[in-house]
Amino acid sequence: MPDDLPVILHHFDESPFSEKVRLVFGLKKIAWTSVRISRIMPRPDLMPLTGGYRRTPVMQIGADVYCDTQCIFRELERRFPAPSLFPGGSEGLAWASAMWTDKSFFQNSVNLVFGSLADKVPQSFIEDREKLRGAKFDIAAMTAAIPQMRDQYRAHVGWIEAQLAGGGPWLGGHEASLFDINAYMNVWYVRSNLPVADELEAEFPKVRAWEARVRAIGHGTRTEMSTAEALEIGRSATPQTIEADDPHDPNGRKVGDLVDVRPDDYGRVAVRSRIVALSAQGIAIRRRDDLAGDVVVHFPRAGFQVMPAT
Ligand SMILES: N[C@@H](CCC(=O)N[C@@H](CS)C(=O)NCC(=O)O)C(=O)O
Repeated sequence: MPDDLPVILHHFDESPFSEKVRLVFGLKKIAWTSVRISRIMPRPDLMPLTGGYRRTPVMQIGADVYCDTQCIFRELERRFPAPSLFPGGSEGLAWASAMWTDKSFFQNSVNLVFGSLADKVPQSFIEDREKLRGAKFDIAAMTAAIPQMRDQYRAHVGWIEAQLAGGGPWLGGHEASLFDINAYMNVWYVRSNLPVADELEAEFPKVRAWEARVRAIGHGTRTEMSTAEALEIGRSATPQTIEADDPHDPNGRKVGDLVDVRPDDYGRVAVRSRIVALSAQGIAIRRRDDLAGDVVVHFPRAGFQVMPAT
């Protein structure tokens, strides 16, 4: 990586998925550049870089743009291998843990938070998240479900307590890993928003001590930049991604194919372009944009659909 290209995170401070990345910066002691984006659309300086992918966070290094925390972590581990996110042979389970922490555990935490905030949630936010989900963001239903959500949250946090009972002090044993950061996101989110967090965790002393340990990892060294400056960095840089075919691609996809890439759950905006690199865990597509210039946008494979574009 050319030394003068900053590691830029497009995020907002309240975003739990962004908190995961900020902690990985802390774990790896990375100096990074924070670009604060709006909590709701539009994001006119970011969309030219992503091609329409609208979830938060997004990482940018020059003209390479990384969408989704899974993709961001893979790239950070590649560029900054020490200390590893996967000490002691924990890699497979650490990746897989996100399918619990980012999906059922997260949806449960979201419903608990917004059901509890109820009429404090601005209408503009509700409308934005309805577009994101393609479904009603039904605060009244979330409020009605609070007792159920407490039960669910308790069960999830109970699994963290059970895992820590195996010895700890981290979920994978002696060293912090991505497993800790994935699970912590939800505990951080509930604590940041709900005064009842203490009460909900009272019966889980190991979780409380672990939570303090994860928080102490910190966020690395952060400096601020505007959205416009980040777009300018993208426009003046050249993508660094090297073309790479995947000889084992089960669908015979190859570099140069025109595809639509979109998340398979929410925020299902398709980004259309030609493949530049492909593997079992990642897909990169090259785009040309009037405002951003030539960029390569990277996505993970798990949780994303790749469809031939016609
Ligand atoms: N799987 C995605 C999920 C990201 C996600 O859901 N982020 C939330 C914010 S924490 C979001 O995108 N909200 C809508 C938005 O910011 O536009 C990831 O790991 O990055």
